[in-house]
Amino acid sequence: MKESIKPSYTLHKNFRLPMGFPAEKWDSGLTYKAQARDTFIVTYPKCGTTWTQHIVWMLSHNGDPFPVGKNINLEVPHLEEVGSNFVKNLSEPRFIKTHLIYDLTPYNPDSKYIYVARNPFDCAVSFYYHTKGFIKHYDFAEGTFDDFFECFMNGEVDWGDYFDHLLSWVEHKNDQNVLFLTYESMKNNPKINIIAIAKFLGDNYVEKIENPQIIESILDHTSFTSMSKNQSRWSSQRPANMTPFIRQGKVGDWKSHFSVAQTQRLSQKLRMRIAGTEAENLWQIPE
Ligand code: PPS
Repeated sequence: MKESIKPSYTLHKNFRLPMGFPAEKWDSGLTYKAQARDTFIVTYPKCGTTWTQHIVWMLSHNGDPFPVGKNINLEVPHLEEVGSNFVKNLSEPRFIKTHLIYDLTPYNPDSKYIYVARNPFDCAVSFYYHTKGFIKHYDFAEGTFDDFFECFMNGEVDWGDYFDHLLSWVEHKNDQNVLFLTYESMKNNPKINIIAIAKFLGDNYVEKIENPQIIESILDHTSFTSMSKNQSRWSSQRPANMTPFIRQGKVGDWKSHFSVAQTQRLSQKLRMRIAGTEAENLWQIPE
């Protein structure tokens, strides 16, 4: 039997960080004092972060797409990657990406939090390709989906356990300063979700999307097809033999990766972890 391979991480306090991820920025990011005009885009990894970053960026730039030659992570930065000072120095209103659980995310009752959840099946597959593709961060180029699945099931991946993350935010799903979205709903009806984001951000943004050219531009430039182009806007380069960062963008891609036994195990875990919570209504659970 083939020996299983695990991704490598930097262990920092109780966290697994991608190798090369600056631990001091992580610590500093966690101390950031959230401000009234801050909006956080919060996700577990691979659940629709970049897509949402681009939507809010376009909403705040009159429907212009993010330009080629720049990287969105300098303008909608990842809090725990860049640290507190970098975020503090952005002009207001700030849009900030984070993968932190609720209790670690800087809180201000006047800040806004857009949470995007994705079903754990597609998330696991997307996270597998991410971990395999960023060789310098994980040294997992030879890893298989079966290898990664075990790490995902055990929460032994960067940013920890999928279910802990989801449940920490589901508890706050109906808070007045939280907009809780799903990747699947965004795929199914991007326009309704873009409008929901604009309404959540405030009247200035609603006015913008009342202009048909602006909403059409946002829909077009945040589509999977458009975001697949010029991907250096979203992430660092990956080796040519690895899948691109904007990879498939599908709901249900997991079906071509999971065995029957893996499906049953994750379904069972999902059922167990979300029982009695508002996450029960988010997705249909496979048998
Ligand atoms: S990260 O690394 O955590 O910031 O990744 P994240 O952006 O959260 O997730 C990447 C997955 O989102 C898909 N994606 C999209 N799907 C549909 N439409 C658009 N516009 C879009 N942009 C990104 C991306 O392809 C990754 O999913 P997979 O399943 O791997 O394709």
